[in-house]
Amino acid sequence: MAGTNTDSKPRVETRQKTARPPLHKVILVNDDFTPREFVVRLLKAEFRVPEAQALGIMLTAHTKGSCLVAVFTREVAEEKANRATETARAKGYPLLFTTEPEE
Ligand code: TYC
Repeated sequence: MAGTNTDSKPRVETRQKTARPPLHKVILVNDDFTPREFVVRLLKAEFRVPEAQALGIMLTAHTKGSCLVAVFTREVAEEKANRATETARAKGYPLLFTTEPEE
């Protein structure tokens, strides 16, 4: 019948929310010894950030003491931070990348 609501769709949202894995931050820590150019090159190679962004991250860490690089799932964040730190160590630099859970 026209004007009669025969629609039986539920009025309550029943869609399930998909749980997302908690993200972890990779943080670049400043030091007095690692050359600026090396930090920029490593950021580009390991984190695939463009030159201008790598330069910005390096300068923020240099002036403020540390800088957020990117966020990933815990495993990926730890793997990338360790890999980047080890690459610097292999060159004799004390450069450090750390990780921490995102609030
Ligand atoms: N402070 C270093 C220098 O003056 C450069 C540098 C920047 C090192 C950022 C580490 O996370 C860093 N050569």
